[in-house]
Amino acid sequence: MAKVLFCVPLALTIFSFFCLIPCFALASENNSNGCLRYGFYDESCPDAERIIFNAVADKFSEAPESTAGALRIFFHDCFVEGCDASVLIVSSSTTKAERDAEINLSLSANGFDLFFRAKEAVESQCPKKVSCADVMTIATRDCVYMLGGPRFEVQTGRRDGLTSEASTVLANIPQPNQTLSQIISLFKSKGLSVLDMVVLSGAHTIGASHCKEFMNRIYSYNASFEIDPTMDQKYAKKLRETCPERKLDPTVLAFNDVTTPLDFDNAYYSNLQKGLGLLGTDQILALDPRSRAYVDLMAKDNQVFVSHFIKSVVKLGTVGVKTGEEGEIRHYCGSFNT
Ligand code: HEM
Ligand SMILES: *[C@@H]1O[C@H](CO)[C@@H](O)[C@H](O)[C@H]1NC(C)=O
Ligand SMILES: *[C@@H]1O[C@H](CO)[C@@H](O)[C@H](O)[C@H]1NC(C)=O
Ligand SMILES: CC(=O)N[C@H]1CO[C@H](CO)[C@@H](O)[C@@H]1O
Ligand SMILES: CC(=O)N[C@H]1CO[C@H](CO)[C@@H](O)[C@@H]1O
Repeated sequence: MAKVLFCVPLALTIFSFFCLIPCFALASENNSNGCLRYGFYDESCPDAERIIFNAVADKFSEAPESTAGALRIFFHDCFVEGCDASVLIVSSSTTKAERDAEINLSLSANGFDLFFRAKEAVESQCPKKVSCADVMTIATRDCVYMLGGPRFEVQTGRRDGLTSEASTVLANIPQPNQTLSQIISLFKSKGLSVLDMVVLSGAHTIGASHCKEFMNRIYSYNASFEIDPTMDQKYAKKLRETCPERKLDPTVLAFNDVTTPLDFDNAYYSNLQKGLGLLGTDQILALDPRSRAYVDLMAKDNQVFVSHFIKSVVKLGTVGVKTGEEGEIRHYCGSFNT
């Protein structure tokens, strides 16, 4: 509710009408999407979205895997301190920033580069007008489209955060060995439902994971099973070839979606129905009664998945956002303005 309050002074201005309605309609307990709106940069940087799109398209043609990396980084940014581009801050000699938390070490360097390039392209046209947080939101939206997913509109008006601490990352980012209850409560703490969680996990329709993220499922599941019995056993044998136990190669990855790894589609969900989920937290979605019906719904119809994905990823983009006078608009996304 505190975040709603900051709009009240603005109510005195001529813009109050545009501000207050979204504030009251959309502000929820932990998400201060106060004055996010469509066309926030129409006056200050009318070409922002086109410039960002072109930068993303360039990066995509050079390094297509950067788009999956970017989508994951966006998710991490929103879950740690809200969608405020705090994840892009580079550590200094005295402070360890979010991106250098242990858990962050596998975030793709190319994904970061995609955001930095998009921001640089915007800065060259409209310096200090467009926040890194909005550049991330728009660029991530474009990544989904480039991967063959839907095209959709996003609201803007986010401000960049003023802190980035590695120590805040671990508790806010889901781990592939967590229980479904842990995952559900983490998403809930960000204002996201079980349906949002299942739908957003559909981002694993693209990209890849390092062997260590699923090794226990294929070699040392529990006292009675070496291989997780909920995993398709042929798939597990293939993964053992990719990831030999004796010489674990930290540079090797397996596709998250084993059937259509490069397409943004609902195959992720039909894989789960067949025991072809890569991470423990993927597979459990098709097994637990709290999430199974949603998996079945998404698996059945790509259009249903796509329309839900748009809603949930837009919602993800409002988690803990800073607006109005909060935060700042960084000039360079890797460091705070001084
Ligand atoms: C539900 C809990 C989730 C868990 C436990 C989880 C965990 C992981 C892990 C362990 C990886 C592999 C990282 C690596 O080895 O480099 C990964 C990759 C990925 N995750 Fe998630 N994730 C979750 C939800 C999400 C959500 C909500 C999104 C986005 C909306 C997302 C997007 C991605 C993408 C795109 C990749 C591939 C990255 C790449 O190829 O560079 N994940 N995830
Ligand atoms: C998950 O794995 C991490 C290390 O990778 C470990 O620190 C943590 O305790 C594990 N959590 C659960 C719930 O098993
Ligand atoms: C191992 O996992 C399976 C499947 O999740 C479960 O049924 C079994 O009870 C577990 N065994 C032990 C010893 O934990
Ligand atoms: C400590 C460390 O290795 N941090 C890395 C975190 O991830 C970024 C992006 O890939 C790397 O640039 C850092 O070196
Ligand atoms: C709904 C919800 O999870 N609310 C949380 C919002 O954030 C505060 C702390 O900032 C938590 O105490 C609430 O539980």
